[in-house]
Amino acid sequence: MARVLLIMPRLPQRLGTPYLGQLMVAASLRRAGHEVRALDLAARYGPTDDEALALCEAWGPDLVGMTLFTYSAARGYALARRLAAPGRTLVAGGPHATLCPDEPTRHGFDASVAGEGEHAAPALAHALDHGLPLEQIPGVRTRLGQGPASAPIADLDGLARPHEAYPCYDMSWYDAQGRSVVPGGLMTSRGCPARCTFCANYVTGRAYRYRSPADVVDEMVALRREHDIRSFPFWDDAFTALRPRLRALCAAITATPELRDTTWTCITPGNMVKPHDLELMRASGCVAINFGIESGDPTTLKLMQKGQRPEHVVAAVRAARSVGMTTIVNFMFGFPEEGTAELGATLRLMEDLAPATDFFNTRGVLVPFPGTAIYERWADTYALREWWLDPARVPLEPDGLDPLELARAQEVDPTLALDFFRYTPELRALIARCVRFKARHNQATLIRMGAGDQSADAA
Ligand code: B12
Ligand code: SF4
Repeated sequence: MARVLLIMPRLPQRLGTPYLGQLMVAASLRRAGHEVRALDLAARYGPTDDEALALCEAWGPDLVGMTLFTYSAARGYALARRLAAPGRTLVAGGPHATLCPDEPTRHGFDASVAGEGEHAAPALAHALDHGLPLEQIPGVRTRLGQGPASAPIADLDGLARPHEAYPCYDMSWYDAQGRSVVPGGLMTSRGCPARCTFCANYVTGRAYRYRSPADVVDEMVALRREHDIRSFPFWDDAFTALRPRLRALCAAITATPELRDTTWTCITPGNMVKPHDLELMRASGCVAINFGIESGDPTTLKLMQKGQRPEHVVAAVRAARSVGMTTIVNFMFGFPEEGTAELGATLRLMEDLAPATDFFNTRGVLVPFPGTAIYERWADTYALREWWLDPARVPLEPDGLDPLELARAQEVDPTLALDFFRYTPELRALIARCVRFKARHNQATLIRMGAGDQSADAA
């Protein structure tokens, strides 16, 4: 069986929990019988690149897999060059490897995996173990060729559970005292039927697939029993996209005695929440909803193909608040076609929604992630090609801020200074005002809550 080291390279902000997508890969490798260790260089108190090198020398993994975000790609490439050694195969996976599958092998990796990793990663480890070619595996590319595209995984119930991989991670990377397992969240569905032009979720894609309520409840009960986890962030792209499944899942959670003292939160596009479902969600433990709204201007919403109008979502946010949920509302700024009139409409909507909103998402200046429709449309006009390889365009954030200090730092969005879309001075000033408005609102909420709540972080 292969020895596999999974690495999460450093990101601009520190992670407070192991990254769920990598836990899924680690769990599937363990289930297949491989020996797996992980190093989270992005974690709040995580190890360094030098420690990754030292572990590779000492332990001698056959396969080193890295989860690449666009924001961590350049650091991942630099690390891959340092880790390269005979008998060690370097594999890139994750959102960025999916969006730019040919890039990692040009920057020190032996192979890249596009798409979900639960089948590809064990297949790679098996192939290495048995001396088989890697480039025939679905989703895999090497310098020698590439396998067929991998299909979205249909049977999500059959997959290994993320918590099966907790032993691979050192919890003191996330918690200064190393006390306990930090809940990393779970996915009850994958994919989103919407097609927002800025969205980079090409791993989970557009095909909406979901787990059976019984399987989700079983995972929640296991987390409750084995790790005493009582609050569950559901990281699905569009949790409420399908009403019958939403209602069945809420009913299953409510009917499970062991989950009576647990709560959950979810993310969903604003127009996919129906006010009359909120009571049911609340009764089954939903304490917060993260709504994607993005703009207050109908033309901007249309151009970003969000498929919703501002009035669709306002009622849902207010209704969530009225049933006692924490509301987190997402807005973005700086779309290339957006002028001061359009942004002004967004600012007005934020002001209007503020009384019903606990937290706004932090910052929100548009980042043109590769592979997105926005990137493809504007890359040449604004010289955006491969911006992520320039370290100056991916600045690291200061570490160790408490929630209130963080909310203060978030009055400024470093992305605005990067000026991807060459904003006019008037537009830049208005974007800065919108960012500040959200940060100050969040600070006020934190102060009201006693500054101990972590919800703004999660937003
Ligand atoms: C949960 C989440 C977070 C959580 C993570 C918490 C946690 N501990 O897990 C938090 C809130 C911390 C977070 C933060 C950020 N996130 Co985020 N996040 C997500 C979200 C919603 C779900 C992730 C997930 O579990 N997906 C499910 C699994 C199935 O997919 P996956 O993660 O890609 O993993 C699969 C494959 O990639 C592959 N794989 C992964 N690793 C490896 C490794 C190997 C070796 C192999 C072979 C395969 C492989 O197999 C996995 C299982 O199938 C995704 C959206 C999405 N649908 O994925 C965005 C997403 C990953 N996030 C994104 C972004 C941009 C961010 C931020 C940069 C946002 C920001 N501006 O700050 C930050 C990063 C931190 C920072 N600021 O520095 C983008 C990434 C785009 C990109 N091109 O990099 C996504 C895709 C959202 C989007 N719609 O654009 N995020
Ligand atoms: S609704 Fe959210 S997950 Fe779906 S395409 Fe739009 S941004 Fe992406």
